[in-house]
Amino acid sequence: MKRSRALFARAQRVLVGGVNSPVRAFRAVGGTPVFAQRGSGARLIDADGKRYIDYCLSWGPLILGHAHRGVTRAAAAAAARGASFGAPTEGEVLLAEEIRRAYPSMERVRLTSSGTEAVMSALRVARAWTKRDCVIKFQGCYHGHADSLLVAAGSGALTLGRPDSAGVPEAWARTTIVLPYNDPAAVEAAFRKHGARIAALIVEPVVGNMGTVLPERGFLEALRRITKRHRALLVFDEVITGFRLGLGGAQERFAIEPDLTCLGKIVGGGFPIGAYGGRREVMELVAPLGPVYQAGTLSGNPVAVAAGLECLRTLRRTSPYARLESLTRRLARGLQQAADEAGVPARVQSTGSMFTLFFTSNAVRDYASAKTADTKRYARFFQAMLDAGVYLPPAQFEAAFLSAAHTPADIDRTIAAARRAFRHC
Ligand code: HOZ
Repeated sequence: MKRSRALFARAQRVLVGGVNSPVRAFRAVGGTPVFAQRGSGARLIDADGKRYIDYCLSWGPLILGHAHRGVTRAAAAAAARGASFGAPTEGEVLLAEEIRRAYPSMERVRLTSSGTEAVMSALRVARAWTKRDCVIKFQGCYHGHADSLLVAAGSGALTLGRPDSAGVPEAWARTTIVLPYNDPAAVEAAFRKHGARIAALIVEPVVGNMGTVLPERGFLEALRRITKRHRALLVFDEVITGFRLGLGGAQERFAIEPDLTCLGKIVGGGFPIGAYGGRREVMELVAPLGPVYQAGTLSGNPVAVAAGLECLRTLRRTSPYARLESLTRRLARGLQQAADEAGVPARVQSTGSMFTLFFTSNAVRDYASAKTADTKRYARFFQAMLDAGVYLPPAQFEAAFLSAAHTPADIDRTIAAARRAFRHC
């Protein structure tokens, strides 16, 4: 950690908190943030040359692992042709076609530079379409750092104990109605009371941002039914689940068709990108066809597009999903067993290739149950795993991920490390 420590000391003199995104500062787990030097497959190598089995994977995008050869080549070739043009390119068309092939609900697509931008823009479209102002979001879900969504937010906001950010005007926060996840009755009641003002309901169909939390049977169906009845738009934030739970994400897995979908992370193969899209007539409200303004010099950046396209094509060609799911199940089972044997109250929740080890004996189904997790214990576990060469997300309320580069031997090594770590936490 010597070099990471030195870099962090230097970073704090020039970057706010030493980082460019709060979760990287390790506030929730203590100690020095790991400064990354490079990655290779399932391994992250830190500034001191220490190797870790990586289950954070840049918070999700690296489903093919670090420095995947095809993705790296595609990005390098695109960069050699020119980093940015501020003009349309063929790659954008190919990527949008690939997205629509996997997400038929996205009849028209717009590329952005991040998931935050995608969500912010999708909600603007929803407000324009319905001519209503309010949006429903769920407590503990995180949809990026746009103003009106930093209310009862998950991810880093929850980790830092600031689910409601300073700097968000009261009036904007009041346009956000916050409800408990997995509670269709609360959604019914909110629409009964405020239906005429609700433009959209936005949801992480499987939550990644308070840790991995699954929708209970009938929950997503209820959201679809209720929003349709009240002519509000259903927006799926699939920034994490898109191309992760399968090519078609959560909407394919649960067979629910949202009105608008937001993507990010995997779609850029590790490069900055976002995308939103939906029904043609709704999306045609966006400029230059309609009155909703949204733009960006680096939107659909050719390097990110080339990397993303190669990533999505590789996923389609190699279909790693069944193997990923079975490895994740093996890991989840192994971690649960190790915790049980050590007498540590823990609950491992997983689906597809995402999982979270919650330090609680309760099933985690919403914000209130997530908050029963012992975050101090998570911090101790995290540090013990880090010492053993396993890099987990540095916060309890985040999903961990597997990549196609992880092997059964990695899984077994991780379980063995956890068995030792549970003894010290
Ligand atoms: N929103 C990402 C997933 N929880 C974390 C990335 C970040 O905040 O830096």
